[in-house]
Amino acid sequence: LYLTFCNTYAAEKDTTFVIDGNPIIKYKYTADPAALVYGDKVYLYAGHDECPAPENRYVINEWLVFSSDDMTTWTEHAVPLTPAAFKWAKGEAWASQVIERNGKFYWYVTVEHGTIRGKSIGVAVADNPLGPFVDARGSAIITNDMTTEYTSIGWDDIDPTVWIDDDGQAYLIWGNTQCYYAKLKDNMTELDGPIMPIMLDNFTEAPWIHKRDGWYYLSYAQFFPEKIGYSMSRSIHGPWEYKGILNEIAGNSNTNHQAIIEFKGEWYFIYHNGAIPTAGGSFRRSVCIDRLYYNPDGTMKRIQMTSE
Ligand code: FUB
Repeated sequence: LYLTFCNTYAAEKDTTFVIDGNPIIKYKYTADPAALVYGDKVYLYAGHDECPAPENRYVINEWLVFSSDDMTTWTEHAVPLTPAAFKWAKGEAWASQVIERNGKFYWYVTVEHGTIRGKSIGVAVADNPLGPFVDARGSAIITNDMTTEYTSIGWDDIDPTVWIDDDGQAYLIWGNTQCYYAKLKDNMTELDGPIMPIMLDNFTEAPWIHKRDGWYYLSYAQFFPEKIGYSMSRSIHGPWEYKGILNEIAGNSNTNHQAIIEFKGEWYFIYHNGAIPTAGGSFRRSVCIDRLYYNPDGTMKRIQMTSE
């Protein structure tokens, strides 16, 4: 019954709701959160999990966008991007991240490639964080055949995160099983050098970079079912020192997929679990938000996952 509710009631354009505990979005399934702070707003991007119960596979045909001024009252906007925008792709709206550069918004996404085996990364661009977004280059920026030197699996080129360092150099970081990074040109749509490996302890997927007080943090999913662990470095180039578990397994979801942001002076850990009754789980996931706190030495305190 609940699944029917979830599938038939969809927030259309500009639907506003107030968070009432975790999961924050209760009327549809949302996964793989990525957040962008821009101006005085936070934008939350997520995949729309649509697998009908009791099937267990990823069915994710669109990405969604929500915005908020205060992390409490949120507005869902019109669907800003689907894999159909990438003519070279076959579908599957897996994890993604949006970043702003020079007034343009670049959205790095995971999709299934149409002709090259496996997953690949595309980039879309818009003049506004709400879109509409269009394919920024007409081809994938990362394909499976570019990383066969490191692994032969077809799903290692997923989960892009993007970082612009203090000197203006942008980096794309991604991976499953092996974490990779590469420089981006100023246009944000082309690589500017070789793909390099990042050696991390028990890396599964879902890298996310953030920086605070001169420390770079690379958080990522470890093991399976996933926990979120993290490493710290004084440079985006490493060396990365493993610092332990940041978040435990997210209830009944095998994946956890975090984003970390500072917004209006507070730090937030955004992730997904499978807590919506009764069909929620690894393939019908839901975005959650909890507070993130630091120790005096810069390490992060373990997340207390809440449901209220
Ligand atoms: O949503 C599909 C995949 O599940 C993502 O790309 C991974 O990070 C995991 O959350």
